[in-house]
Amino acid sequence: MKMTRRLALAATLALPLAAPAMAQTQITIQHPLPLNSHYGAGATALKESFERASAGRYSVVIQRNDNEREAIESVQIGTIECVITSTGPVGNFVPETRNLDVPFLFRDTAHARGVLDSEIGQTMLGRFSARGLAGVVWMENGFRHLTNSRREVNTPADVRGLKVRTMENQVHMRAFSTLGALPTPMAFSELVPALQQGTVDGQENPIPVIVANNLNQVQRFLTLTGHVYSPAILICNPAMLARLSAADRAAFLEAAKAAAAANRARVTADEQSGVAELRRRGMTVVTQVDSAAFQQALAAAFTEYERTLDGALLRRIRAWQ
Ligand code: EAX
Repeated sequence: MKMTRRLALAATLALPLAAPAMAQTQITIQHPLPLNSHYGAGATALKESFERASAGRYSVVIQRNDNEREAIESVQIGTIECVITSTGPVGNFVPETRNLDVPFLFRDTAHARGVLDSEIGQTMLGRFSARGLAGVVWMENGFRHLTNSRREVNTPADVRGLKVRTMENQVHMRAFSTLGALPTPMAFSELVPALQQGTVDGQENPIPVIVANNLNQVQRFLTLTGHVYSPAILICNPAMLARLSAADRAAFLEAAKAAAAANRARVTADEQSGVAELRRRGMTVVTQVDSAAFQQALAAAFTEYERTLDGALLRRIRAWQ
């Protein structure tokens, strides 16, 4: 009788009757782009892989936060578990990563991915722990290109006088000031309003970001400068990783590798289809760019990087085969 009443009560309140509900631990990953993007592809692959491997004991929640610096700080203090971010603001946390932000450092995508996957990139991931962060895996955005609302940029001289939003990254800012532009650093969250209001004339981002974020709506001209490779990185809270069992941690790292693979595959696909897509959306695209002329125009910045960054590391990266 008593039992029956309890069952009835449980049914009314929709309480679980059988074994106590499995406790599910939530892992939140923030990233600055729409889900339909190369970051979203990476985050989704991680979610699917880790939730499957942990048989549902973990749920991975993907959130958008287009202020990368704030998201990294949240990971540091542990209010969220992970972030996928460009290296834009990362040098302010882990200064060594600034070496990767040097313009024209990588010859092509294979060179960049190869270096990041090599001992050079892996050593740099290890540097994050001294800053209360765990660098888990390298991902990417692709090579950055210049867009603006004023004019077709064909030569370095055309960049002079343009107000260009850069990331909060002193290496990039130095490059644009050397070209005679007026670099204006701001978070990604401020970019579209700044372009709409004309606070800045232009910005620079890889094709996958321009496509995913519809920057064609606020920018008319695109020049395929490919002036710098833009790595991304999955950063997590070290205490969260330490709390995982050894088996779960191994599964999480596998999931992170799956995330990097999905992210890179999507970047490759977006770079193949993106220029045609942006033309279809109305952008004027300059594809013939004299890369040597841009590199020459940056000579003074290169001299400064050799001095202020790790010159030996830069040479090792350039020589990497
Ligand atoms: O990480 O801020 C930027 O321009 C980044 O490239 C973008 O947020 C993707």
